[in-house]
Amino acid sequence: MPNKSSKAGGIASVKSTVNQLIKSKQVRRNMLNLYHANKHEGFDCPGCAWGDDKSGAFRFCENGAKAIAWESTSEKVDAAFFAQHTVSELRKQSDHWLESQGRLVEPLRYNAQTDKYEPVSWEQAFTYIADGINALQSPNELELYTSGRASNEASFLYQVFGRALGTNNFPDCSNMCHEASGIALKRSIGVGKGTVTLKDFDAADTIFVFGQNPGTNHPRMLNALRSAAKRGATIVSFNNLKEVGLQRFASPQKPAELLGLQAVDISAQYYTPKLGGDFAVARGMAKVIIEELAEQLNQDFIKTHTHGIDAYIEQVKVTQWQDIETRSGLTRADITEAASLFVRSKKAITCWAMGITQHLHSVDTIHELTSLHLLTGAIGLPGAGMCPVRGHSNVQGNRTMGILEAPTPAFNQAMQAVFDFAPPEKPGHRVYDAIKALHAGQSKMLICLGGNIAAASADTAYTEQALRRTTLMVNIATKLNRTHLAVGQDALILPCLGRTEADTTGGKNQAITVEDTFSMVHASSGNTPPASDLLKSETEIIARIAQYTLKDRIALDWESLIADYSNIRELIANVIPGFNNFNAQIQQPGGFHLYNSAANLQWNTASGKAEFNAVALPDALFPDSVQAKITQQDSPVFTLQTLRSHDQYNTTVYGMNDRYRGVFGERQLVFMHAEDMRLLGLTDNSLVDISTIWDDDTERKVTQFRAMSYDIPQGNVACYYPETNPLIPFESVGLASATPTSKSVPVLIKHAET
Ligand SMILES: Nc1nc2c(c(=O)[nH]1)N[C@H]1C(S)=C(S)[C@@H](COP(=O)(O)OP(=O)(O)OC[C@H]3O[C@@H](n4cnc5c(=O)[nH]c(N)nc54)[C@H](O)[C@@H]3O)O[C@H]1N2
Ligand SMILES: Nc1nc2c(c(=O)[nH]1)N[C@H]1C(S)=C(S)[C@@H](COP(=O)(O)OP(=O)(O)OC[C@H]3O[C@@H](n4cnc5c(=O)[nH]c(N)nc54)[C@H](O)[C@@H]3O)O[C@H]1N2
Ligand SMILES: [Mo]
Repeated sequence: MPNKSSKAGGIASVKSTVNQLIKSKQVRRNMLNLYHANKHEGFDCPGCAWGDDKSGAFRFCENGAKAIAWESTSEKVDAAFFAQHTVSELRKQSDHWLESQGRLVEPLRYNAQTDKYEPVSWEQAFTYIADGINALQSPNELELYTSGRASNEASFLYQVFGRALGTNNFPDCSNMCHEASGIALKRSIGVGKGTVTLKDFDAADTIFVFGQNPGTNHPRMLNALRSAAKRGATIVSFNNLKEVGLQRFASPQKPAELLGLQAVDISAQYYTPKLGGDFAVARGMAKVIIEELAEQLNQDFIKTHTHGIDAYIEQVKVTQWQDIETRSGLTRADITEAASLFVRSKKAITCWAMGITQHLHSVDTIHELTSLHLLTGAIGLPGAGMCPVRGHSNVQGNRTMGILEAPTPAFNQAMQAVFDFAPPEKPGHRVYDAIKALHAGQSKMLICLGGNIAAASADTAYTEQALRRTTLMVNIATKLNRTHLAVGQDALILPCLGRTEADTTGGKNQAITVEDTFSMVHASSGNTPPASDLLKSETEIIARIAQYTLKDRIALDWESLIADYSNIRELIANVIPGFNNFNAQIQQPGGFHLYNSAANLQWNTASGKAEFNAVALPDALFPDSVQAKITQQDSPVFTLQTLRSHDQYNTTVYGMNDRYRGVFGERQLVFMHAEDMRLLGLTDNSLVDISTIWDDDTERKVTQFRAMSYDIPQGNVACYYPETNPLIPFESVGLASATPTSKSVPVLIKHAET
């Protein structure tokens, strides 16, 4: 068993931050950057979408610091670098190596003859793109991908551009992330966003955390959990693994805790369900409430605000405890205890992240969690409601701005009224559809506003084949990554400013805006000098692509939008509900909150009420055809989850350690239960090959991984993403969400072939 850390935060966290700052070779500048992160006059931390109280306090977060230091390194990849390396050579390097080479500093075009990226002028780059798009037979042959760091302003212009061309093809990183949350919440409570704000964490009596590792991925959330625990609120965690940050936390902001004199216990109860077992957990909790704690049902709330209770109760009653226990991996006693904690107070918040959203049945699972809140009326009150904890710092804002493959009629009408063109009504592509269309040659061009779709998407071999079939791929990026190397006929890299850098487009200091997980919208402006004079802002790049491509097909003064982003915000105010007086509203410290109908007990659903979901608990984690294949195997089939280490940001790998889990210098690992290892004849450090069981003939395999015994339910194993994305079958996606099932992949584990 690894030597795990006993608490999250503390002095080790400060040490790690300092090391990261030193590695960036910009120590002084990054100290200042850290100070400016999440301040009213500063920039929004590119680390995660957790909100901030904007009290002005210096909010230290180790992984935010890593994200900042990584972006503002002094290393650069320039023309000389690309002259030295062919793309084929670069493809052999690791994700970590590629990004470690430094910031992209000039526009580049792929030359198929030399197999190298070569410098190109911005004007030439925009002209190639415009010519490429205008030569397409249909605008639907173009895919416009967004990663969730892009600002509101850049994403708004991006969707105007796409719709003016005539396509709704807006694949987005959230298709691989919280898609199921948006769908389930929209279906159940009429709004696809969380209903709580940061203040609610100060009022809640109970906070449930499902399938999330905040110690690594949302460290600032630990401050909220810490103060809640200290004032006596009960925190209940459901996680497949015993994550250190959910157990004990020492705030780096508090001197006594920092020095290790004390740490705060976070979770009062910690349950470790099986992968994908949370639907059964929530169903079991509902069963306890309905059958054993019926006096806790909030009959007034149910009657006034909900629809479908009778069918739901019937469905819950026919669900058998035996099935609930088998599927969840927890006992009836555990689930009964959790249910009694849930009904203790109406002031209950349920938080969740990827452990819930990346399964076959994620949409129903999230709907079931919401149903628990509807049973007791724990929503729309101070301290009560739903909290999907978003990942990328502006992923929620992108969607608000219209990065949607299926916009509503109301949105289209508003677009038409402001821009005087008829936006396309035919639904476009999500990531799943986009990659499939590229693979089939139906789509031909791909523009990526940030991100690393080649490494982030499932089934790496299939995804790369799809990208390599593009006639033109355009990447707007800060650092070199695997996507840029999956070149087809023609490819461009357009280097952009990062969040931390001063954006003086149009000769003035520009601010952009973002929306956090609590629907708070606020301004962000960087302050450090850009990594190169040749960088352009994402906003300008998108505006120029649109200007060159659309010419006079749309009557928009692109120059004025580029020269002053407040002009873009004026347009946003006219199209997107809730953004009236946008420019004035962002002057307030902390920004402004977008109205949330469900938090105000208004239900924008078909029935006008919050909906229960009377569906049966599914029999298995996998589709029937796959389940059939699984039962034919002679050796045990494990369920694999792919997750993040403490030293990475999605596909960006900062280093090889995962301190809280006791892992140092290695990422090719598989965490396994000691008994499972014994059954397979493995010991710690044994080398294994891992292969997927699926209902097709494709071999999906990763080799030479090290086994590591770990406190994990038997039958479940865990590996890091993105190294194990080759194992996730492209067709293994969530029902309705089409999100890759990154937290449940059926695999065989065998001694490595030498
Ligand atoms: N430093 C850092 N910060 C980040 C990111 C990063 O990579 N690095 N990524 C950002 C992004 S885009 C996102 S979406 C978030 C991701 O934030 P998380 O969702 O915390 O990310 P994961 O590492 O995927 O962790 C999933 C957690 O769920 C648990 N889990 C997995 N499957 C199950 C299950 O079936 N049931 C239960 N109950 N638990 C399960 C895992 O053990 C793990 O603790 O973080 C954001 N913030
Ligand atoms: N197996 C598995 N797969 C997963 C997941 C999982 O848990 N398991 N998680 C999924 C999730 S939750 C997500 S959100 C996706 C992430 O998918 P993406 O958002 O596509 O991937 P990132 O790794 O965040 O993108 C990193 C790249 O973004 C670029 N970049 C960084 N900052 C900026 C910037 O300011 N501007 C621009 N233009 N570019 C920038 C850099 O070039 C960097 O290489 O991955 C998904 N894939
Ligand atoms: Mo994400």
